[in-house]
Amino acid sequence: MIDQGLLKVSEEGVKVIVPNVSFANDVIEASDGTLYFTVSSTKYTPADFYKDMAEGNPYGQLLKYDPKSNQTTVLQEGFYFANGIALSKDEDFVVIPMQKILAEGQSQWNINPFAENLPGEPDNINLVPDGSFWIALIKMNQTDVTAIQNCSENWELLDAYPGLISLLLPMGSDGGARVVKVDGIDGKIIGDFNDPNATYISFVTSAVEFEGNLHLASLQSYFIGKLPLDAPNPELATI
Ligand SMILES: [Ca+2]
Repeated sequence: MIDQGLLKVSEEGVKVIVPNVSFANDVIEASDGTLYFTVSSTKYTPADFYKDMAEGNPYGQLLKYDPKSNQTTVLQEGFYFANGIALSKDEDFVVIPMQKILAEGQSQWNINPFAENLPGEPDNINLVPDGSFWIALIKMNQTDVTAIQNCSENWELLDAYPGLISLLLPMGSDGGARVVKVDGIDGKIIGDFNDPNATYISFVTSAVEFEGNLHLASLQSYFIGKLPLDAPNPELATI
């Protein structure tokens, strides 16, 4: 059974591109076939994601896979969870939302702030044809998360009282649904769809714009939401 690594899924089946990568989270392919992908945590497994959240240290990585040499290299470490990645329109930088923007220079990667102070925890980020980005936001009770992070027995507490996790990270209709559009310069918010009641879809983790519609994916849904952007008054509740 294939349960980890960087995988390519096609009609021919599933192919392991980079094996033995634990907690790979998101990937983007450049026009030359280079793959840039994130690892959320080098310390914890996906099943223990809440321990990473409770500890609050940056165990995330940005990696690069070169298909010509079949080599994988770690480009940068020190990301908090590294939940999503996108490549810019001109392929001159990658974005790992809220944390850093990395522009490939002559000999090193330049790191700049991007989309700071978002009204939620960023999950996946996707390029819009005009060069901006959609970012799916997860609702997190940051004050309570900080309180857990300041507790010396933080994840032991969550193991003992698993109900605490859903208080820190509300799921279902409690989690609402929110996606924001940010510009491609410094990540300033230029669009915002927010349905705190999660009327039709909750816990949106990815938003992809295609042919005038925003397609929404959720970890908790068996369908894909479709939001027509050219409607007179588009609302997130429309699918
Ligand atoms: Ca993700």
